[in-house]
Amino acid sequence: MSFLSVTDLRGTRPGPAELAASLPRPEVDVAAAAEAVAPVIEDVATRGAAAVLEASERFDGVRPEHLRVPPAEIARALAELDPAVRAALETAISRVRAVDAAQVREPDSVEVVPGGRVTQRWVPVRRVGLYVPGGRAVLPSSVVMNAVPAQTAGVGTIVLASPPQKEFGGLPHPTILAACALLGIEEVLAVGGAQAIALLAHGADDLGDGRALEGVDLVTGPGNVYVAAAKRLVRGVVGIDAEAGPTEIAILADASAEPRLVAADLISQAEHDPMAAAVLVTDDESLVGRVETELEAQVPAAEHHERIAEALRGRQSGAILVDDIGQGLAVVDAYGAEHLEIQTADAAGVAARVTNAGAVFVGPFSPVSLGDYAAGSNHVLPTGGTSRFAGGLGVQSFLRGIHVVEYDEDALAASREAATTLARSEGLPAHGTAVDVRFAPDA
Ligand code: HSO
Ligand code: ZN
Repeated sequence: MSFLSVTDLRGTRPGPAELAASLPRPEVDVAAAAEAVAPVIEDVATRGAAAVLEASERFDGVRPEHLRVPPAEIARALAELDPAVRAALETAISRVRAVDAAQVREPDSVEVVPGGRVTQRWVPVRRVGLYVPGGRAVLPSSVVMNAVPAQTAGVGTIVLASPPQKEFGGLPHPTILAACALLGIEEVLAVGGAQAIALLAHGADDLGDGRALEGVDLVTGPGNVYVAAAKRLVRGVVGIDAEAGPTEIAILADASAEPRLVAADLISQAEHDPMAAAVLVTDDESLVGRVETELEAQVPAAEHHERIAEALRGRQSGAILVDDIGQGLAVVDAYGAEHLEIQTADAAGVAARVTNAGAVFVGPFSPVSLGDYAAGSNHVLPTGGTSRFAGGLGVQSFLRGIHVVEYDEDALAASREAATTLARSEGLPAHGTAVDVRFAPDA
């Protein structure tokens, strides 16, 4: 049984909406998950730590001794970290820092009329909660990808939550703790799933150690459908980055692509999750067969071959045949992949024409898995086609723009007519009066 089912769009010219509807997508029901997690969120909001501990026991099968991870445990995890992993994490940190440093925004100020100025200040969010999953795979790289842009933006405090692990005595995974130590994250919670998101959002009067946990202002980070649902439910109480869905890779390839690399990259993201999406878009029919042959060789040899095969054969994955790279670009834009690789002749030229993608990986030596760890780019990216309106996590995710308006008397006089006319036209004359009164002689 082959891995990739083929959709042939050659000779067709569907419009963007029709195209989007014909593309493979996973079936993810965040609304149903939200119904399931709503009582947990409610319980944590009202009963705090007691509710969190009960939920941990029920869903993670472990009741952590400390919800707030003791500083000594964080230090110990770093001391015991494999030096090679430490060096790799440090490489990842310094590369993401270098890229993020260039994203810091200076205030910009515009003189709109003589004496009238609007300045945009960029102010970091004060307190951020980072969620790091601990289920199928433990991903310390996600600590880096969330924390570095937050810190670069100037976020005051990061509170990190990650599930307690039975085999580590109810603490989060030691590599996650070690990453926290490397990044200077001191507030770490041993809590996962929807209860973690609820705890970050609502805080608690007493975390079981006699100390309160203050709720955060913004929650970021990946997670499963229950985490996504919990984020949906706390949105408004706090900000969220996105409702992350299963990971996706799309590859736009022509006859020049190397099937061995295409297959390896499709497999790399399929490795995350049976629901992960791997999509090949090509104008070369023979490439589909050659990639299929490679998949047949590579998938069985992979450690996680069952989950990979399920992802590749799932309705969310497949190969799409197009007439040419122009139509291929229309397809990948309609799909809006979290990760898009361009494996074509003139890959940079093709990449420059992409408008919808979380991140674009150009040419044979820029695989997605490099971006997952060590390219310097961020791996927290929009999924499920949300790249149409959202970008990946970055410094800007942790900043708010505040307009500061400063007009002097002459500048207000020069603006009086426009303001009062619009006020009258909107039937809100008191708005106009608030301008006029500044020019009226004192009563
Ligand atoms: N590809 C994932 C991120 C990740 N991969 C972490 C490995 N570790 C979503 O972008
Ligand atoms: Zn990955």
